[in-house]
Amino acid sequence: MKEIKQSHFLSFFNSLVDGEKEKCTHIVQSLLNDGYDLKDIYNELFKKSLYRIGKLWDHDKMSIPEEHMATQIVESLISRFAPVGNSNSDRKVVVTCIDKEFHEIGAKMVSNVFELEGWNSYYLGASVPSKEILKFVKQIDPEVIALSWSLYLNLGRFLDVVDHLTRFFPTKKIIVGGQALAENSDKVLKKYKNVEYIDSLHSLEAYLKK
Ligand code: B12
Repeated sequence: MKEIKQSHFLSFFNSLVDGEKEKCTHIVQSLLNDGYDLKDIYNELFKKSLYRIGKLWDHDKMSIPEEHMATQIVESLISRFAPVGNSNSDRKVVVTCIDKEFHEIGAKMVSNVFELEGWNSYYLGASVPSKEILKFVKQIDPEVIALSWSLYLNLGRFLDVVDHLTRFFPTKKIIVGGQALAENSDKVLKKYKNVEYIDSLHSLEAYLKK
């Protein structure tokens, strides 16, 4: 892990909130050329900026259009600098947001980290109904199921899909992540033996190298 300088972060953040997409693209490209890892860019530019934007938005210091614009720019950068994929790999993962969960950027990063590690990732994106997740898992038969949950209000939906997945696929590895689990993962997950909470992309990388 190579630490990204605060000056680079600030320059990225300011360009992002000003809607200067070319400047943001240029900063990311230069960092990649300088040998920075995509995961560090995800964490120290994209995630850090979006968390800060979330706070500004929460305190009415940023409008909804400004937040949406910054989010769109980050999404376009994730796509532009995405790994190419490994559709021939037999190590399969299904990465999805739970039902009514529209925060999909974290899940997309997770999917890309799997791909960087050589996995074939089936990324489903935002808000997939529990029933459909179950059907898809049966169809693909992945080695790992990765669920993303950000909005605490979706607790019932999270428990619903985890209950069903653990009942129908008792031996499959299920990993979960997202901000809703940040403070109480032990309590929420206590009854599930084969469900593992992973708090960051670096922990995910370590999990995949195990
Ligand atoms: C952008 C954004 C949106 C966008 C999302 C667009 C999109 N395409 O994703 C939109 C406009 C849709 C949105 C809507 C809402 N949002 Co919003 N949003 C955000 C914001 C600003 C950024 C989210 C983000 O992308 N963060 C960056 C990613 C990279 O971080 P991350 O999700 O935590 O993911 C990391 C880890 O958690 C982990 N991870 C995540 N998932 C997984 C899964 C696995 C398996 C693993 C291993 C790891 C992992 O890896 C990632 C990289 O480290 C956040 C602020 C914040 N603090 O994040 C608020 C925030 C998440 N939103 C919030 C709220 C309240 C809402 C709304 C209710 C607002 C409203 N009144 O309508 C709705 C709810 C929509 C819904 N039902 O989901 C709250 C949530 C509070 C909570 N935890 O309950 C936040 C925290 C803002 C705040 N300060 O209050 N939002």
